[in-house]
This record gives sequence, C-alpha cells and structure tokens, in this order.
Amino acid sequence: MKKVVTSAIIFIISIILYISPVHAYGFNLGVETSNDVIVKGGTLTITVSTKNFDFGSQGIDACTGVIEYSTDVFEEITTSDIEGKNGWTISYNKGKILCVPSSGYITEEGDLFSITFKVKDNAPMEETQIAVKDFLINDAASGERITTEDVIKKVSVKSISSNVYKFEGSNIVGIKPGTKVETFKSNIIGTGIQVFNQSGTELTTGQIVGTGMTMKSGSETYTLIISGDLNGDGQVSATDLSKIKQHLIELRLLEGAYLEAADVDDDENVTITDLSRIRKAMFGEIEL
Ligand SMILES: [Ca+2]
Ligand SMILES: [Ca+2]
Repeated sequence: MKKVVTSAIIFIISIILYISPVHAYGFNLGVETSNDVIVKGGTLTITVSTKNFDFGSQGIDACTGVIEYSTDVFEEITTSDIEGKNGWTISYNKGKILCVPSSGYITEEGDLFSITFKVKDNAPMEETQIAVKDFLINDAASGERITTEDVIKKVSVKSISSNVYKFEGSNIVGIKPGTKVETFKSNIIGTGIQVFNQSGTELTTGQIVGTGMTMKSGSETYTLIISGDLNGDGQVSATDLSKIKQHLIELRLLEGAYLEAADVDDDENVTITDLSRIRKAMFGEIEL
C-alpha cells in the first residue's frame, strides 16, 4: 500500500512540474543604420539595442556577440570606434564584443552601443552587409544565458550621397517643389553630377528640377522624385491636382516616378489623403 501511495505522490508531483508554466526570458536585437547608402571615404554608424526586453527581477549584467563586416569595404574597427550607451561599457577585439554595465544592472530595453565604420576610399561599389550575430545576454538573477536571432543590415556603396535627400533604390526622394538645379546639385555629395530633363537635355542654372528627370554621376543614374509634382515641371499646381484626380478614378493611371511623387504622405498608397495634401500645397497652406 505504501508503495502505491509513494508512486501516486511521485506521479502527481511529476504532473505539477510538467504543467507549471516555466517563464522563458527573451529579447530581440534592434540594429539601426545611419544611412542606406554609403560613400567611399565616408562613415556609417550602426546602433545596436535590445527590444521586447523580458528578463528577471534583477535585469541583465552582461552581453556578448559577434560583429561581422567586409574588410574590403570598411576599415577594421577598434574599441575607439565603439561607444557604449545607457551605462554599458564595451570591450572589443577582432569582431568579438563584450558589454558589461559600468555599475549595477540594466533593467530596461534600450541602446547597447553604437559603432562608427569608416568606408575605405577604394571600397568596391556594391551592396555589403553588417551582421550582429551569436548574441547572448545574461539574466542577472537566474544566470541563464539567453540568445536571439542574428540581425543582418544591408547597405550599398555608391560614389554619391546626400544629407538632404534620400536614395531609395534608383530614386532620389525628398526634393521640394520649386528646387533649382544648382540648389539640387549643392545638396549632393559627389563629383561630376549632371541633371537631365525627361527628353535627355541637360538642365542649366536657374531651371527647376522635376519628377522623372535624371541625375547622372559617372556610370550611375538616378530618377528624381519631387513630392506632389505629377507632370514633371517641378511645381505643384492645378495640373498635378488634375493628374491625381484622374488616377484616383482610374481614368488615367500614374506610373513609375509620377506614381511615387503622388504618394506625398509616404504610406505606399495613393489616396484622397495625398490629394488633400497636394491641394493644400497648391493653396500654400502646407509644404510638401
Ligand atoms: Ca507639377
Ligand atoms: Ca499616400
């Protein structure tokens, strides 16, 4: 009888242990880059952070990981290129990174560190990637080491860039209506910049850049997108309002650069909200 009771108790304890929820700690890595496009001789800063932070009562007190990058594209990074954030101190050697709090424990998600990469003067013009891999965080209370998925960020090496405009694939966006060609060129970092209109004629000083025009630098060609300019004259007027109306009722659909230019609120769709903003820009109530 005693044996049966003992067996029953062991069985019940086993069941309780089995169904008890075991708390699983976890986090995700966030990796933000300062640019999608990098230029030879320029810099790129990446910031690594924790997201969806779920750890024990004491928080975390150490993390480690590996930074992988192309030494064809970037100069080798050293400790002086890495800045600890939010109380983290950083040790680094040959891709291995170690983070320890300068004091106490870290109990909230946030930035861990940033790294400034220097792009080599002779970097090949191609897409490259920076990977943050094999990341482990120590849960201070339990001593459990928690891992997460690797993060890979891709950036393209080009001969040109801009602090004012954005490069999206082969498009340049963020150009304000009414921008003269000389102003546009002064906002581009690079040499040998030429701008051509939709018929292929080079623009001269004083002329205004329009949607669908192209910028050339060496062998690279980009299409200009001027927000709200749907007919390519570089201004926002009744013609552009008419164009978006025709698009919305599917009478005459906008395509390519002109479709991009119509999405003035940048939500990936052309809607009556975009029409509203183009109308307000026409009246001078807002700037696109
Ligand atoms: Ca226009
Ligand atoms: Ca839109």
